[in-house]
Amino acid sequence: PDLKIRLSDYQPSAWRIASVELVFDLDIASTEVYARLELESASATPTPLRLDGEGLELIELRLNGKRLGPLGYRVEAHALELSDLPASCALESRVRIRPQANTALEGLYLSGSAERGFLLTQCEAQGFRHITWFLDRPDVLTRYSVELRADAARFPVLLAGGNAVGSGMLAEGRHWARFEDPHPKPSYLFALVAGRLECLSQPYITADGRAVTLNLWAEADAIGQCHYALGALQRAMRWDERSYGRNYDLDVFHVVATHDFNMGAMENKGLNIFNAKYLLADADTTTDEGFRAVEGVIGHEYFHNWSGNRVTCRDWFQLSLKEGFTVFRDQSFSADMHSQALKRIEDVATLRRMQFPEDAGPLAHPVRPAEYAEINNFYTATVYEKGAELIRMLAARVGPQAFRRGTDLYFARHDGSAATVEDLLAALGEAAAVDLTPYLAWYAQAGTPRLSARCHHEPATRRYVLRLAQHTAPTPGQAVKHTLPIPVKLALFARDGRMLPLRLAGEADAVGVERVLELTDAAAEFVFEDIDEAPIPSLLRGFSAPVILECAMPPGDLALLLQHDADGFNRWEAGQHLASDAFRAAHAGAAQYAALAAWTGALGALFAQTDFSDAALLAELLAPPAISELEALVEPHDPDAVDAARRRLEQALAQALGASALAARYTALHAAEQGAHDAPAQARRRLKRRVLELWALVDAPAALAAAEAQFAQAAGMSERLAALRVLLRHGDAGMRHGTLTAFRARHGQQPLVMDTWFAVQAEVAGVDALDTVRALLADAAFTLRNPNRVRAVLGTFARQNRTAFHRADGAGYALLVAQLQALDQLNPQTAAALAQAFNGWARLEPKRRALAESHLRALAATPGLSRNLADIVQRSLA
Ligand code: BAL
Ligand code: ZN
Repeated sequence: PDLKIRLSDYQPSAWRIASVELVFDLDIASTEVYARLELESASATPTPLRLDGEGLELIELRLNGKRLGPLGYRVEAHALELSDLPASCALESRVRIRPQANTALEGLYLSGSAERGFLLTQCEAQGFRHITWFLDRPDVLTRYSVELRADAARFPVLLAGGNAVGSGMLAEGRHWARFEDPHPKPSYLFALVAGRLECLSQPYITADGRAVTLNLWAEADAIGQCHYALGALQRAMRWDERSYGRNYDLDVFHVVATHDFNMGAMENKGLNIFNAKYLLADADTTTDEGFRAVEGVIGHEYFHNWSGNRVTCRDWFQLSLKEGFTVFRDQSFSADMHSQALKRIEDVATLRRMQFPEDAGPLAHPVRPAEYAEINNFYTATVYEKGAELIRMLAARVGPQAFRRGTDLYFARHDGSAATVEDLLAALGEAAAVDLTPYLAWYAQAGTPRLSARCHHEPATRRYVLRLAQHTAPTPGQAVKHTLPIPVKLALFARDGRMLPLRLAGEADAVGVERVLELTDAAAEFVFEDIDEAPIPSLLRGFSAPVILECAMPPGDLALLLQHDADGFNRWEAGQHLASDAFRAAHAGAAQYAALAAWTGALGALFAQTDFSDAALLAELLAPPAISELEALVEPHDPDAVDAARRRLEQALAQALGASALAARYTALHAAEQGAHDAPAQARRRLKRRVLELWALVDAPAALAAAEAQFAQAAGMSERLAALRVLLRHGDAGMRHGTLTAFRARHGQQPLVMDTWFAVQAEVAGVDALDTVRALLADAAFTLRNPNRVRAVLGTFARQNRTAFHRADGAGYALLVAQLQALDQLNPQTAAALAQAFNGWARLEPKRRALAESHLRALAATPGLSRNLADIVQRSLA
């Protein structure tokens, strides 16, 4: 049967829920949920009411106070239907649910042990239907009043979204707490938490004068690691006040940390719930990247309070309306807190590593999908990261002032309602007096466009001609592609490094030295005047559109950009371009190649510049593209050959820099290290890590000795982990065992650090890699019940250890499939996410391709596969 939900079938709800009152009698094994829904028919002649519900044990139903017998309603697999209702009525239900048995972590569930753990909820996208009968769809906005009741000793802390309005004791040691949320919200933003939790609290006054209490909650052993997140939260709140004019709107803002979570975090109204990985942080357990991730996710969830909560999504097809926009907001926040160029480099690298392969494979889908079978499988890099790129293009298209006017208009116009992508584009366009509707095509079309650029110089006319053309390959279900508006920011460099004034044919004067051209047709020519000699183009500056730029450039020109481009992003990009060219040559077996010499030569010159002030940028420049990017450059591909060619690049770079220069730079950086956390210290550590890795390629004994010392003396996790990684890659068995044992002895009781302990082993390539993974799976600390642990071992293995996962004998595939079959029984969402590691299997060389396919087919044939996993496997094989 066709179980797909389609955007084109959208109908507004036939019923509204004016308000809901919920009462929870909480307990771990069995919780009773009372719900009173004030229902209103949207039409004068009401249609039957169909409420969503899954896994609910119905105790009682009442309509306008009267108990309904079994003939008064109809229960189907996932629906409760009531006919002949008056246009306005009150429906009361009582159901029983079983939190402890809920291993899917969707709805109400238990985090931690039965003795000490706490209860919490996850409702996005469709978890609320696991709690009570409801219209579980984002365009039904309701006022919530919630009472929680529980044993006071076992569940001393009771939290729900909204403002606290009362609490007290009940009989038999139980207590109650009541919450009211004045802001109507969809059910996916409902949340509750109950258990033994500690609190870190801080008052905050919003820019518009509201006194708010910020409460961060964690279990006792972790509350000391919440200080950084509390500071980040305040920075995020101030930033949103300044940048978007958005103020917080309740008396209290709770954030709770859990170790058991399918997602990164969740923006429930007034009660954010976080995967502990993105909330807890201290120098001893968290790397510099980890700190930045906490800050970014804190910002992301907080920013949802407006982009998602106050203005929510009409339906789940509009998911990117809140996610793409909110990722763009968190990216901008992080860039403002740190470095614009570095943040852009990181975000584009993530897009290329995660989203480009998705857009090029069997799971490709538009930023606004047209259909889905399982919405949980659409929390993807395309909806999030590509969605953010689309907002970035729109923001650049209208300019910063109009963008702010446009977002103000959007928030004012749609406050308290459920909106669409069209609504956002209309508000932005109206504020800027620009027609943005051509950009809707970006939301509807899957696949990464290829933008080809060809240029030539005409000395006689002093003209420089740039010909741009676009092409998007077919994707599943979209054979024919349309042209898209592609903004191309560019500059032209003279040979002496000057940026040239840019005057297009027909213009009276030059318009600056950097400008944006918009390619709206399949191809177009742009003619620049007054250009005396062939310039060096710097195209797609700042990555002005999410496309693959194809522009053949001489290695010398790229090396010049790598050394001199003032746009930090394009400087890095020139290096990536060179490294990709060098990779192609290495992969093809070339002995000498110009791109490699240009890449290593330019980096060697930069490395030798002792006054090169941006150590973090230098660290990024010294890294070739990720494996998943390089895999896309050769088809079909053999993961061993891709890995070997990439290694040749790194080896050549290390040799060009030289063991003595690497040793000297390492020593200087090491001497400067004092465990500080300011930006220069973080940048030093970033460069030092990269230098140590390269040094180990040309003088392993010296680098290993340095790594051992660094591991022993490390002032924080960044240093300790950088050393550990090098020791695991290059050290002998004794060294590896010794450091891993020491690491575990120190951090064995810290789940997040133990995730790292698992992950760093699962990522090491080599003939015994699969044995390592098997040993990790057999470790007493491994469990399929904890998503973070699953991702640490199986996610790292399948996504990052490409040669092990894609072993020529198929053993990597067999291992993953067996684990997926077991995991699917417990947690379908996490299983479905993990199965996406098979993405791209059809582009493998024939032998592996056949093996991957047969394992995927075996997985597809597994009896009782969840809808989540079945959807991924079937689309992967289609
Ligand atoms: N809304 C799901 C988690 C997030 O993107 O914030
Ligand atoms: Zn989000």
